[in-house]
Amino acid sequence: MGIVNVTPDSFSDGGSYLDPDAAIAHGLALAAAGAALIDVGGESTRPGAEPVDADEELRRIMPVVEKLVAQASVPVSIDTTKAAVARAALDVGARMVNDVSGGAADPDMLRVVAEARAAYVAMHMRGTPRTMQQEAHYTDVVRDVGDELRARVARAIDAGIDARALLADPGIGFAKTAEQNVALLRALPEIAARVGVPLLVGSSRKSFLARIAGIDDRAGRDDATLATTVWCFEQGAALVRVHDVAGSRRAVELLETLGRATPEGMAA
Ligand code: PMM
Repeated sequence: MGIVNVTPDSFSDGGSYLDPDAAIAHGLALAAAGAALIDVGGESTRPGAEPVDADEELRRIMPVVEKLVAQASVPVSIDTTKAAVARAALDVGARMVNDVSGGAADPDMLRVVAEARAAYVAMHMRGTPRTMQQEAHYTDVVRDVGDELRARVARAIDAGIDARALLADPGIGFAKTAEQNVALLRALPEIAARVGVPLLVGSSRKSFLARIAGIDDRAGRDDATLATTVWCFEQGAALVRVHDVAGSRRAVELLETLGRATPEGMAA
């Protein structure tokens, strides 16, 4: 899943694609680089981010969603916690809603997704991006996140969303410390088993990578993201949400080649 943040303040690319033409060109480039989906978002969710209202979010994303639906070779996902924004994007042809609140932010969200027969990503977070880092208290982070995520998935299915159209996401960096992020990445198969639907994981360029890898520049975070991308697929994730689609695809293709290699050489 390739990321297009149409925001002034997202964590690593805020401001780069606020202009619709730049965002559309970026989305098309991500599709050409091999993304399976393009995820368009109009509200930053970095820790402490100020919320934006639905009108502003719509103003940012609608021209981009409309053009990408018409021109991109892959489906478009809308990254929003607001039912009105999701509905508008689905009405013009977006096929998936990526909701970092897992349905908790807007009581109408799950119904809107169900009515549109769209796909849905239920992510785990506690609180809101403004407050979440004060809520990183768990008895057992893997069990607690798995159980809270399973409850969100169950609500989505109860609301009429097709279980086959659901993905769950442990929410790396959302109400989690660096150590908790690592614990979750190390337990993806257990989380998938607890939740019962395929996992999407978003670790791209997140600050815990700088902490654990001892680096702090964009290139270093991209390198670290390649490691987590390969790790996530090895651990059974269905999808990763990344900024650098071309690099991620190369890393995953190499992983597949290694998987086919024999002592005599490369299998066809
Ligand atoms: N992370 C961000 C935004 N949306 N959606 C999902 N499903 N999972 C994530 O981990 C996630 C997300 C924040 O990252 P960005 O500001 O770099 O896009």
